[in-house]
Amino acid sequence: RYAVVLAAGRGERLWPLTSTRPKPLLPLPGGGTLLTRLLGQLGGIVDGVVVVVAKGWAGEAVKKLLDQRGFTVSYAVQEEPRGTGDAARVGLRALPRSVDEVLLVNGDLLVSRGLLEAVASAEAPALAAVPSERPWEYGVVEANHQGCLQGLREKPVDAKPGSLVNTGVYLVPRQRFEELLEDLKPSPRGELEVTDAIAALAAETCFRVVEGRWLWMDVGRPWELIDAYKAVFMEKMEGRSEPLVEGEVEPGAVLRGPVYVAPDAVVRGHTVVEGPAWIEGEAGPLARLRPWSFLLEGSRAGAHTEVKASILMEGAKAPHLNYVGDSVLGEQVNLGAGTVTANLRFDHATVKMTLKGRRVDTGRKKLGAFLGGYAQTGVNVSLLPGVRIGAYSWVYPGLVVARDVPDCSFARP
Ligand code: TTP
Repeated sequence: RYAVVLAAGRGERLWPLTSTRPKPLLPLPGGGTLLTRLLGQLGGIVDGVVVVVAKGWAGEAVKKLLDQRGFTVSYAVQEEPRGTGDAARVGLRALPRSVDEVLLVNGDLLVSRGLLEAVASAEAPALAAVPSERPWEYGVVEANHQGCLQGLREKPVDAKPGSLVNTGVYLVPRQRFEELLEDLKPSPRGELEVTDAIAALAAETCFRVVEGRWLWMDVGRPWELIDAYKAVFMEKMEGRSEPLVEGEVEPGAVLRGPVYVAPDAVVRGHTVVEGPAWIEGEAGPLARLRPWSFLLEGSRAGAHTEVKASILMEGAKAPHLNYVGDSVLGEQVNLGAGTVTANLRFDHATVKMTLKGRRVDTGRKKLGAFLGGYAQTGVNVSLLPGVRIGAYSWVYPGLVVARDVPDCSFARP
């Protein structure tokens, strides 16, 4: 049995984090990425993997990283991001002839291994479904008394919290599914949808719904990355409530609760870290890290900087007098002294963002800024809630940024 992993999407909603790397290569705490984590989990569950990658730099980046990390997988190239159905078809075509059952998985999922195992050991065809508190944001799954799929409704506004949602993990018979994929027609949004082929197969036979309360996160929107980090932290720290120090902690630093200090990390004097926090970079001297601060390799939160529920990716720097709350700094971002993120509106309303041209309510009252890789801000820049700064862009000193700044541009008064 083989797995086909779909990793050729544009990841537009995650802009600007996906301007410098494809979504499946977004880093996770501990040095992995979404895709390497998933492939690691598939080891032992399947005999081989086909990864569907995009044509161009994004696909090349995926191949390069997987080669470097020693994964032996085969690749299939999707010429254009025409939809999940098209990606699945490209992947299925690339399978060895002998394969008759396929585990089809979206490459941007953060799931527990138990979920993958449950679907892989079910009788095909099958899909995994989990209860969701916000089912109207996903595909809602309806099953009949026999546990067979009866309906798949995309983002139904009337769904009730706790309803089952489609995880994007399927076990399908190779030949019949390939035929159904060949017959797909574009959906109203103009894409070939794998769910249309799922629905067609469910009309012919019992498509089993395998239910469970597994960890399942679809990392598609910027703020979901922070949630994904929290989930990975909990897994890695295994319920630990005390600091775990493998690196250096200078005298006078205070660590409280579950704080991980990685081997090459350093927490300098007079820094206060309130866990949960994950430090692979450098904190302090005189920094304050509040719960859910993630400092990846080479990153730094310096003197009088406060970080809370935020990610500093590889080499990102908040070196002096910064406040970074509910935000993500892409790799090698540099904040000028005094640059702050605002993460709460005066009216305490939930923060809205524009994703793929649509205004979306994030459902979060606390949400800061998202800066693409290599972006820089001048001194005393203020970033308002939900603002995004494109990769490689600069922001003029003293600016109050209320609107998104495109990639590779210079925002000035
Ligand atoms: P989506 O999250 O629906 O799409 P996307 O990754 O392009 O992101 P965005 O909508 O923000 O632009 O995709 C679900 C999965 O399917 C994801 O793992 C990427 C993969 N995919 C492909 O491989 N090819 C495609 O053409 C599309 C649309 C998605």
